[in-house]
Amino acid sequence: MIFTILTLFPAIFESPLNESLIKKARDKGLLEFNIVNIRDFTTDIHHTADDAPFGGGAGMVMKVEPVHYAMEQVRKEHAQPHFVLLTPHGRRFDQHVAARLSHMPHLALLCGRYEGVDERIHSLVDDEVSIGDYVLAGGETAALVVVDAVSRLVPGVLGNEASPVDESFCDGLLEYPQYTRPREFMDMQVPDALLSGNHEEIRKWRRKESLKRTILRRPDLMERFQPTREDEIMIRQVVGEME
Ligand code: 6GU
Repeated sequence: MIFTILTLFPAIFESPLNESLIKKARDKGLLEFNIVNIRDFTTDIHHTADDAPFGGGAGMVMKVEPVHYAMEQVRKEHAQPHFVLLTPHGRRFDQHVAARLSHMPHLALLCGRYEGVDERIHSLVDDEVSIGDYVLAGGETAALVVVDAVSRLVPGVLGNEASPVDESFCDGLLEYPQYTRPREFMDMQVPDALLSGNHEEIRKWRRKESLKRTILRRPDLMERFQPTREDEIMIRQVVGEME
């Protein structure tokens, strides 16, 4: 999969895209990154990428022409970029959006900067995404969040192909608690069920803990959750234990 990142701050991406999982996936040829400096596409001698808003007011607005020329260059070099603008006005990014974007052969992430972008930039992109209800100084850190969540869904990027399914949000529940050695640490024990060696007992314990954690911490996720018969029994037990 190809990721293009269009930004006024290309240096932000140097270390995050050269470490750990993403580094390994790049070395294997599964992911390719193309960082485009929007400032290289400015046309005036001062390389102006932002300007004062028409109508007045505080702050600067990202200009449309350098973004347009940068996008044209990306279209020339690689087939079928899917352009996504990172902006607080975008659609909320979640695991479902990540899954959908992971099927794109070429994802081009446009990082908004300054107090906003010229409204005409919105009409140039295919999609607009926000990573949550808070304000970031720019779309760069949001683009890194999108790259992280999307790239680990690309086949082969995670060594173990089984792990993306068995975790938080895939079936709408939070993940169950995990433990590793030692069995006891400062009087805190690993639950007996996990030491039993009984696979059915372990599976049930994990499912119940997932339900418990989701009910306690993210009751909003329970509204969309489709329980099985076994889940319904476990939910009643969990709620009973809470009272
Ligand atoms: Cl994508 N950009 C900015 N500037 N702020 C945000 C955001 C994006 N997502 C949440 N807050």
